[in-house]
Amino acid sequence: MLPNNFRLITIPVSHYSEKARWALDYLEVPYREMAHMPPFHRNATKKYGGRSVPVLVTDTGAATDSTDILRYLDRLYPEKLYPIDPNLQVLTLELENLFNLTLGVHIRRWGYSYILSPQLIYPRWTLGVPFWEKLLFPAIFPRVGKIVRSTYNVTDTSGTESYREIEIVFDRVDGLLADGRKYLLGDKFSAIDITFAALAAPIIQPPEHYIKPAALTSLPTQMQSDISNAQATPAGKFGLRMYQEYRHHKMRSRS
Ligand SMILES: N[C@@H](CCC(=O)N[C@@H](CS)C(=O)NCC(=O)O)C(=O)O
Repeated sequence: MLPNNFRLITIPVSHYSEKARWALDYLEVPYREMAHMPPFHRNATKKYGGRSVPVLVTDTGAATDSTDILRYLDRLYPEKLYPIDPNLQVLTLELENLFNLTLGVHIRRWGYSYILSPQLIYPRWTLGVPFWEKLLFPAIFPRVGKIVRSTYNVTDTSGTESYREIEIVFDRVDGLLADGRKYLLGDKFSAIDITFAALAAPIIQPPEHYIKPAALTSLPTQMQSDISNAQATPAGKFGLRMYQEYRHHKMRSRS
């Protein structure tokens, strides 16, 4: 019997959380999202042995990393997320690591380089969180903002530096798509497409995202031009198409 009572602990804006959300929605697994604003996510995750979000909690245990969550779901719903063809294993692992360890990390640093002001970050940290966390935002933001800045090495030049790293990953994806393939692993939608599109979402701003894109003009100018450039690349267009064709929000409830 499949475990039930799935709960997903998230920070609303977290793109690693979006990756897990998307996999659950795609598989039509009912779950409850338990969104928290930093640093309150720590209280929620620590009792399951995690620090970061997302954490997936089930009746039988918890997965404390977004890729572990996708791999766990793949065991419950075989052949829906990851390919079984042994010839695809090397590319699968290469892309999964590239997206998780380089794209995700640099997109977050790029994003925080521009949106770490109370006005811009408030909606992105508080959508769906308990009301008392929202109330505490003005009091805790100065301290948490400082911690985020130092944890993710946000500096005056980090936006430009990280954008360059994002471009390198996008170039790799452009190269793969150049042979006309429909999906990153070939002819079938997979966890690798979810991983790329979800982690790229902050810079391609898909309209189907859980957090609706802000008007471009409300964002800092450099961010606007980085977004427009990223959206115009084959990789950017591919990510937007994955959202349009495969991102359906079906089974989530919020607590
Ligand atoms: N490898 C982890 C990375 C997750 C991650 O970095 N999550 C960030 C949000 S995007 C987080 O929880 N940051 C707050 C913290 O580490 O306390 C995964 O894939 O789940």
